Amino acid sequence: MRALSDSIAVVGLGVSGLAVARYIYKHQGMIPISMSVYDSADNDRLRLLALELAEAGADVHLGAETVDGRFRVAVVSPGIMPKSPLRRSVQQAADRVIGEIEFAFERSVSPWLAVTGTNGKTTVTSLCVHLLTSAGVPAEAVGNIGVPPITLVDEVGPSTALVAEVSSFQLALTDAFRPRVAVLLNITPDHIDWHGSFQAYAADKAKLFANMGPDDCAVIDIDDSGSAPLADTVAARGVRVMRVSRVGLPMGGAGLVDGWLTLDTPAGPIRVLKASSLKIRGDHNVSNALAATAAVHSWGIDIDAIARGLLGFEPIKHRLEPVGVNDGVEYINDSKATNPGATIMALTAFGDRPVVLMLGGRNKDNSFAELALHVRDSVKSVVLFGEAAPDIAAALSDAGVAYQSCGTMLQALECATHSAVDGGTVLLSPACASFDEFEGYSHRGDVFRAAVAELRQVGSR
Ligand code: UMA
Repeated sequence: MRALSDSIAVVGLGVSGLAVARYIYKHQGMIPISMSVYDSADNDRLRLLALELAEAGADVHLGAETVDGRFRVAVVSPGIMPKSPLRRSVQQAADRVIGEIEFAFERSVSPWLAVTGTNGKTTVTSLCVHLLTSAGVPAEAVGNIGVPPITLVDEVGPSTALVAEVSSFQLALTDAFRPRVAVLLNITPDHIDWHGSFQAYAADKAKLFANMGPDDCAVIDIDDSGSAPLADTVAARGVRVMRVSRVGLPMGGAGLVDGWLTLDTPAGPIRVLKASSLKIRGDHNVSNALAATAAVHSWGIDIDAIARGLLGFEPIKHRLEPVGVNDGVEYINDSKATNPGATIMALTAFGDRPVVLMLGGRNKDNSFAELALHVRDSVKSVVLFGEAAPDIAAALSDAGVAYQSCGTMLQALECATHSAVDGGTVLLSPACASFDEFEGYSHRGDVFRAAVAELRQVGSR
């Protein structure tokens, strides 16, 4: 476990930055540590926190445009873009720049199972925790899923697995992070505004495996063209790799055989569960279930326990979450689909049901061209909303797809309700971030869910 450095800067006082700052002042003990805290914003929430931290001896700077002084370590919030002046000044001011994941990892005695990928991370993180705990292994979900691991490192011991959802932003801020099991689901274009290019984004994702060795296990989906090449690269370094595929059974990995989730073990292939028994829908969720199966199997969980756990796993909030049926139309909240790749995957979940798709929000510099082709092939009609509507409209027009532009998300829900047919689906799978109208994807999904509940009360079709 690494000792605290004598001068630390905490940059960004959000959920994870605040947790780091509190950990530091709780642990100062006899070592004289100087802690400085910086945030570009200055509001009532931050002023209250500034008082708390100043009382604990921190030097707090709100409304900060740069970091001044010299620090051994800077712990930087993942949302701060590398190109921002604040972030650039951190690079100059600190000997070492890390994020909260690295900071927590260095202080943790627990084994870590880490999950990354453009899409599916939260589902696989939740599923791994569910499979481990239902098999009797204590496990906690941490990281991008919302719980900073530093808040748990004092609470849990070596018998508890920390299952971390790790974003590309968080991986960019690691250097010695070494999970015992690491899962890579897919790499498709996203967050280009933050990373600068797809190549830089993919390179940060690959950092997940950078420190793993022969005792560790990498689980890699080889159906995805972004993640597949890493299977060979990581295996060449001597790390055990379990490949995952929906189109066959990779040797020593997990795959789909005759509709069964199957593990290839030294004793031969073993069927785990029929994919049609999963309660989470869509092809991508079959991939997610395979990845989680491989990950917890490598953790030592036996196949019967995995099968029981998979059977009991319910859809999670904002990810293809059924939120009600009104006049024969089902409403699905997939607000977490904040990029085109996630929406493309969601569209595989509905078979022949006529889908009215709600798309829009804030674009993250993504192209909608490929999504438009999938929409043309699998959707009955499309309603657009939010800031990105013109960008999406242009891509749909190029693909020859008709659409309706409907203003806000709630107006789009109204349009979608009118377009839907009995036995069909209204799907909010926006392919965009939510920040033009909402505080985040979960706020957007909650507003959608509440509006659908209201529709059901007034029977508005
Ligand atoms: N800030 C600055 N300067 C800037 C930008 C931000 O000072 O230029 C400050 C803000 O004023 C704010 C703080 O930094 O006070 C916010 O920091 P943050 O949002 O970077 O970090 P946290 O609140 O600690 O939340 C982070 C993750 N946020 C991001 O990656 C953007 C959370 O993921 C994560 O749940 C949390 O740590 C715990 O690990 C959210 C997310 O949107 C859900 N993730 C992205 C995604 O899922 O697509 C990657």
